[in-house]
Amino acid sequence: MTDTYRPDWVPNDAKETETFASRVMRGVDEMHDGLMTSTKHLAPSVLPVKRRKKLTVADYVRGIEQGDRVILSRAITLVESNNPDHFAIAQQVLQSVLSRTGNALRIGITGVPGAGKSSIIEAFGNMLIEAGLKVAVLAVDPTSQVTKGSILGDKTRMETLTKHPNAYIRPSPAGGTLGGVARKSRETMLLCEAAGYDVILVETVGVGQSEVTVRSMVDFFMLIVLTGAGDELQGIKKGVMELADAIVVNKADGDNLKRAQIARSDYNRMLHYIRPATEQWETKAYTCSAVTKSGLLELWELIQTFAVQGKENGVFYKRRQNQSLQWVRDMIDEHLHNLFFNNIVIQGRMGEVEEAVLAGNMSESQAVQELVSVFDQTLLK
Ligand SMILES: Nc1nc2c(ncn2[C@@H]2O[C@H](COP(=O)(O)OP(=O)(O)O)[C@@H](O)[C@H]2O)c(=O)[nH]1
Ligand SMILES: [Mg+2]
Repeated sequence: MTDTYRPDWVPNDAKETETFASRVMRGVDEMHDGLMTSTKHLAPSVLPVKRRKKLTVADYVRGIEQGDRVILSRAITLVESNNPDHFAIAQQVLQSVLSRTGNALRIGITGVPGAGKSSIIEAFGNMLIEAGLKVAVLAVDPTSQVTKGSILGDKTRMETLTKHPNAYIRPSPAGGTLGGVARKSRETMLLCEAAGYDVILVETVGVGQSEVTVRSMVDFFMLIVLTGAGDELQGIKKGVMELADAIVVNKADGDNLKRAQIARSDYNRMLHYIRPATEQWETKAYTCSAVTKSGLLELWELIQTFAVQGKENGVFYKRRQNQSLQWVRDMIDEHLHNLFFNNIVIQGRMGEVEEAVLAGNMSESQAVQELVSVFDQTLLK
């Protein structure tokens, strides 16, 4: 049996070699689902025959409410599926657990590769678990493919967390548009909340618009940075700093401690010129070390203060409401976009209109008008 298949959005005539003809892992049997049920080391003959019972919506809902991680994983797989039948069931499940969502603290973590996001999640997550909390870790990585999803590749960095029964780790949904990945990640987050996770850590590597996407789904957003003074500061986009509720200089340990402290001051100076991401909250820079674990408890206290204050002054709830409305609009955008670009008639006309633009025979605006009116016609039929 092959364990991958072509996702539904790949056109039938697409060649294997085309970039979007990626393959999707089938099912949630092992590793893919964040559970520790790997049976790879066992000979096939000793494995029980797995014949997965088809679950009803009620089965999913009950399983999630009981915190059953196998069922949670299967529900997330439905949410991630591009199959319309799966989508329909997933939406019914979501609808049924909606009243149990919203109770977790949602924390976004971004930073360049190597900044230490995964190491911090491992250390920070374990600290929270020791404090009696249940922690879910999700990734949003629009560039990820099944074989190199950021969390999958990082499992070694999250060794203890991966094994802990109170932690649930889910790699980024693979393939598709950022909009698609965003919906899947948001809904996954809701399912995790319904399953009783208290803290949701959402990791994203800073590519494209993924920071904006994660900012739009979390309460608190932190940017992990490294020392390296001038050059490093230049490399970080101001736009990303504007999204952050905290800038955390990691690797503040050993020989690097002094430099980390200097970098913190540099960032604090820069932050004076940047509008904070959250009303009535001052974004500041901090130091921490995922290795010595210094600064992590302080970071958790900071996030708790952020939540308590925000709930008192209402900013916390207001953001969540705005986020909900934004999700609705984003999904409409995504839907209309697909409706247009997947329209057969539009696809038929696109080429010649684009050629006319390139040949200078048609202005860009004319091209849009032409295509949109063709599209309008198809809607009338
Ligand atoms: N000295 C030191 N090294 C760290 C620290 N955090 C992460 N690292 C190392 O930095 C590298 C990148 O870490 P990783 O967590 O994979 O970064 P990510 O790409 O942002 O997820 C690894 O080799 C880590 O061991 C830290 O606090 N101190
Ligand atoms: Mg990582």
